[in-house]
Amino acid sequence: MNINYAANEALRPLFNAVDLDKSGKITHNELQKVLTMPGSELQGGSFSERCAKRLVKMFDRNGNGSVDFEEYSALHQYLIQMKAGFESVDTNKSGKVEFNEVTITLSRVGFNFSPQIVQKLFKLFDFQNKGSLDFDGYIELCAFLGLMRAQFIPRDANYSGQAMFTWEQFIQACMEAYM
Ligand SMILES: [Ca+2]
Ligand SMILES: [Ca+2]
Repeated sequence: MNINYAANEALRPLFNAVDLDKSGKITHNELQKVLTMPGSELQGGSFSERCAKRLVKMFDRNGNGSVDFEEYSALHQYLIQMKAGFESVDTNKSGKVEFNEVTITLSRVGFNFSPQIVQKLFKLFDFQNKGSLDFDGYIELCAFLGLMRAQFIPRDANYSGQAMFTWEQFIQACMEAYM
């Protein structure tokens, strides 16, 4: 995924509407407001604090714990792409991603997991035990797999599906995915 940190002025009104104290940056709580705003192109319903925190962490390039306008421009672009992905995975158009939709998608992108592992992964991100993932759970599932894959691939030189980690590298990989 190509992430572009250039300011997107079209997003300025949205950013300003959420940045109530005009600090030029938004916190994860303010980001939650963007994502739950009625009529938002991104999401109309609820959005977990946990996922908002993860998104801030992913796009907080300068590490100040919040998202400035350039960082938000990149984050917004990412969310638009994620939303399109979510909608294409939601083949029965229920507005949620059910277990069978996750199973089909994972195998389509080449993750050949056993049904038991897919079940565990699904449960991990089905935060309210609803039997389906909302947009936030879907984002976290994708982010988790992306982070773990980024740790695994460089250590699996011949794409054998097996990688060699030192103890320290393994801890490092786990920390990447944990927050
Ligand atoms: Ca920042
Ligand atoms: Ca669905």
